[in-house]
Amino acid sequence: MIKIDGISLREIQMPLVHFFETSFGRVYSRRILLLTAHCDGIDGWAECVAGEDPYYSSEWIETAWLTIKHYLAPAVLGRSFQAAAESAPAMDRVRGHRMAKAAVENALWDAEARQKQVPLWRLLGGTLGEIPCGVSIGIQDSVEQLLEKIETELAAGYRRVKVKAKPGWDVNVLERVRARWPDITLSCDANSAYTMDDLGHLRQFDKFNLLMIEQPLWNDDLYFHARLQRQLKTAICLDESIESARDARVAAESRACRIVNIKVGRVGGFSEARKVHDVCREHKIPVWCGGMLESGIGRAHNIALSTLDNFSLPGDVSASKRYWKEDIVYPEIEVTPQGTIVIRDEPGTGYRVREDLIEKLTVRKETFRAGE
Ligand code: OSB
Ligand code: MG
Repeated sequence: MIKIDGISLREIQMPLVHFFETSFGRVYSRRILLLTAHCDGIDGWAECVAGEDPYYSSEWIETAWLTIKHYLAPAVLGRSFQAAAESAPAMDRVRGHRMAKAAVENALWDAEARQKQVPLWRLLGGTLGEIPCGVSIGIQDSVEQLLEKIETELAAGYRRVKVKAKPGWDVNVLERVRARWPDITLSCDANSAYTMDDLGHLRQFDKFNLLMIEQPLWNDDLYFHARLQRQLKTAICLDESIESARDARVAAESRACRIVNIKVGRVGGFSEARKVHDVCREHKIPVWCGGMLESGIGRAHNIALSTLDNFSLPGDVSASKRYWKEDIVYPEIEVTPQGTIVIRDEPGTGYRVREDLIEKLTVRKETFRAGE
């Protein structure tokens, strides 16, 4: 039984080691929303993956903060749940705001795992003891800079390289990458930078033997992705378009993609993420875990999720040091020279939250208590 006595929100600010650029813009520093659920003397932690701006999705840090404060926290405060998964229906009345909901639900999973003294990954039903890792490399100032970055990541052992793409930074870039590394597992992510008018252009991607092309078209589209998939050899992977298990079912049945990227925040929490995973397995669609430039808290949750058995492709789950000078968990997340993360079989996430450091990075904090 988990009883929710209080919920704290805080914003921490952390500069990235290197800027990250996608088709919708460049970020140098993160504003990260952390949520703590205070449950019977045990604290559960989660990270809300809403960004600094409403560009990747309509949610951003300010909408998440206010939606949790005014709607989601009141929906669960003072209540008791048999298990964290039961908190999702309590928040159903709020439409959308999945990243905000995920922060609440995932903090309760974290609390449940700590309370029961079991590893979170086992609580989620995971079975994999080691997970394969890939990297997502943003748009750089030059192709030379990108090639250098790829070289570094390959040397570190990563098993799949994904490069960001947009019109003007795509075929020309992929040509150069493939010329240098003809055989690496390579993919690209357009973050919906194209339309069906680009069909002829997108068909050129077929010559690069990519593992997949991620989210080429509109963020909310399935229909045109299905049309596009019929005309491409390369597998389409959907990210933005999959916000629920129902979306995954429609995508599978209409063959809008052959691979799915699961981000626990995008789909609204661990319980929905597991459902997306199961729908994809039923349709023989492999999945992998996406990333949102998380701190160690969100990253540890991504690692736990990645132990479910249909996570058969390398995820965008990589080492702390690729993002941060100093991460807010201990130990930091490390990747083996074989490009894997070894799962820590310890209660909770296996990574300790560095509350002292978090306190120093905090720029604002607010706590809501039951009955207030
Ligand atoms: O589309 O996968 C994406 C980062 C922010 C927003 C969207 C995406 C990304 C990434 C980064 O690709 C993945 C990572 O955390 O390394
Ligand atoms: Mg993506």
